[in-house]
Amino acid sequence: MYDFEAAGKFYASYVERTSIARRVLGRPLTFSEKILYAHLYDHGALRPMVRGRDYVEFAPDRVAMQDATAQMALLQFMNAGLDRSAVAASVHCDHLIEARDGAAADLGRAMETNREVYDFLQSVSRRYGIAFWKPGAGIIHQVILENYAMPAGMMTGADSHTPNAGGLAMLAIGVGGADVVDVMAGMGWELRMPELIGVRLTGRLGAWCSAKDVILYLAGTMGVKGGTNAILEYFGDGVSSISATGRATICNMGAELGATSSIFPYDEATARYLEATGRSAVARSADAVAAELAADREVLRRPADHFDRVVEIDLSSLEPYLNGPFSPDAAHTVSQMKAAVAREGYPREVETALVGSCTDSSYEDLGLAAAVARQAMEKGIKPCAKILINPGSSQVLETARRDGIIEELEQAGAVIMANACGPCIGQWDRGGVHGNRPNTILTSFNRNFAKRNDGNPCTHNFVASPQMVMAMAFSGDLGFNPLTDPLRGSDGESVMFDPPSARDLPEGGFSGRGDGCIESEADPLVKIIIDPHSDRLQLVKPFEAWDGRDFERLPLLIKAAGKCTTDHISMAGPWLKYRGHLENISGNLLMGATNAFTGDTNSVLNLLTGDRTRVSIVARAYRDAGPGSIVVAGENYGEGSSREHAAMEPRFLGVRAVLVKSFARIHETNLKKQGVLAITFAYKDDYDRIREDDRISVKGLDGLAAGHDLVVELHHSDGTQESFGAAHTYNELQAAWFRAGSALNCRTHRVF
Ligand code: MIC
Ligand code: SF4
Repeated sequence: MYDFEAAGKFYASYVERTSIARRVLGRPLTFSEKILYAHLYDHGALRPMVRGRDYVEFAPDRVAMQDATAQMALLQFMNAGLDRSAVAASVHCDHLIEARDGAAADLGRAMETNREVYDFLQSVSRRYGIAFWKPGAGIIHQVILENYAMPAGMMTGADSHTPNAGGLAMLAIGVGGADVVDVMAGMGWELRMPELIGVRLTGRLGAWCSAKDVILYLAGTMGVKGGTNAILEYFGDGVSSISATGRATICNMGAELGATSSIFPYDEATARYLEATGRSAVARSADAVAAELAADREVLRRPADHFDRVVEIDLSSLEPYLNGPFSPDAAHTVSQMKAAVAREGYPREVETALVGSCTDSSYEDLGLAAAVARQAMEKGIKPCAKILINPGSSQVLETARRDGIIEELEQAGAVIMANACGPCIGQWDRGGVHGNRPNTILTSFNRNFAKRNDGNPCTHNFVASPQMVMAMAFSGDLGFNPLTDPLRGSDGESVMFDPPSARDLPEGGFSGRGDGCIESEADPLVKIIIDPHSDRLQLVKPFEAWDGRDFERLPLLIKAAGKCTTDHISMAGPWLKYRGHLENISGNLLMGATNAFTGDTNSVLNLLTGDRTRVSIVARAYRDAGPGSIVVAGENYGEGSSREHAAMEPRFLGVRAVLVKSFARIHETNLKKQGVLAITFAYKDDYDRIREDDRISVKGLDGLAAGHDLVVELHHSDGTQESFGAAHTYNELQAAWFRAGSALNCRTHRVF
């Protein structure tokens, strides 16, 4: 795609398709619509689609997976009987590297402990012609941005932060592994036509503010459900002041609002980034069609007529934010923090400052962190917190090292970790933080759910920009505001930080391009060996088809209270090692969810024995006794990650249905794909009727179809019964997945 001819062809066909779409719809188009309509699976079926209602099949240009999701996705793809991936695909080894001593030592350890998994991923990649990015090459989304993201392209990735590529004007969507397999198998990939939220940026970011603060602010105003089933499309004259990687940060964290994707238009900053990363041919071809790489002019003139909603942000009025703890939408401006610390009793001392994650680990981000470190050194300010840095890619690291950025960070006491997810996903041997000791860390990451970083439920993670994280490391005080508060310098006098600034792109271009990537043609002779005794990898066996009967008197497995993210359903950290072994990983089922009746985690009533024990053990007991079980939960169930394990595990352990107040998009699809009935309370208050020792029936399953509600019956232990309606969003195809036992079973019947 990087030669001029290929890029030119892509844009010629894109422009042709968008003009046909404009004609058929008879109105100007937003940028998102241009990309969506240009990527219909069946162009013959082009017609106006109703946003928020119609299911549509798309044909993305590429897919990506990371090691923690690729294992299960590729184990499923192997069952498809194909010789190669139908679209460009890449695998990135970034999630399994534990941060402890520093990059070299940690990488060496990871190579040993994960050898079997890396060997598997590398051989499957060779077998099917997938680009394989070795451990240490970088974090999936940064590597995609540097190498594969392409304006007006469409991709799906088995990771919820895939929309990061929207910073480079690509429509990139996070999905479960089974969805990636559909695309790799050359099938249409189904999505409900998203709603469109226009975000108009005006003004310019002020001192200490960064792209991160735009999305932290938006998270605070829209909340973790605010973007569900919608694309956030940015426009306005404030866009040009934000770098391509800054835009990627904003798009990345759209996932924290539940958004399907986020996207910025193409402009000079996009072109400069493409050039700096060796893709001038793409930039030149894109330049030639630049008007089609943004919303139509009429849309920009009257956005309220074309978006479902428009949000206005004046960049000049933003302040830096610290969001947390425990939820990315818990927004505090830095000037409010002192009062919040006093009011909420947050631990005041900042113990560790972490810069990195796919969200904020670009060349510019490291430059901004270093700009604070440099000043601290000059002014004689010593760090009070530990500083850990995970660069986004080997290319970022090599370039930052060449340009002296890494040296400045190291001089300030920072430890450079591997170019990997590390502490962001609980791959952090923190040492000394055991039990439930309340403590505060600051990170430039995106998620901060309880237990996510170090397994301690009392670690308060506040998310902020890299420069703010660094400044806090030098004050060591969560209430510190670098805009107004002095620190003590080497001579004991009061000194202030100046607002940091850094180059968005390296003056001398990037070094180390493509390091750690192995690209190969598909080779059917490559043997994929899985040791039947392995505890890391296990072949995927198809789930059983539905037996055609309603669910009768399923025991309640758990009624979860409060937040129940995929981290609560299928914890990461130490469990990541079982991502290729369904049986083993199922041991973590719902271990983080709070039992609504007792307030405990990982302790539920076993109706068969009267004991209370681990959720996975009780689920298995109900499965083995016959009927299986049902899970009940509240709002935005399955928020966060794309990991399909959170749907496969309950399926494997006999959970037949999940009944909640509302679902997060990716998780709802994952449940449907794996054959678990995903339903919602027609009236949310009915959640309160569920009792701990209930048996629950779900009726009307043979009529599972759009517009037909199901009936839930509660059989209480005192002999009384109640019933109420349950809604769902199954369409015809998804109902067929349910009947077949999973989408994979359906696919096997339909195509192969
Ligand atoms: C995450 O940030 O939670 C992850 C780990 O990257 C996940 C994917 C996974 O669980 O493998 C995601 O965001 O989808
Ligand atoms: Fe990795 Fe964290 Fe990004 Fe997920 S959010 S891809 S764990 S760096």
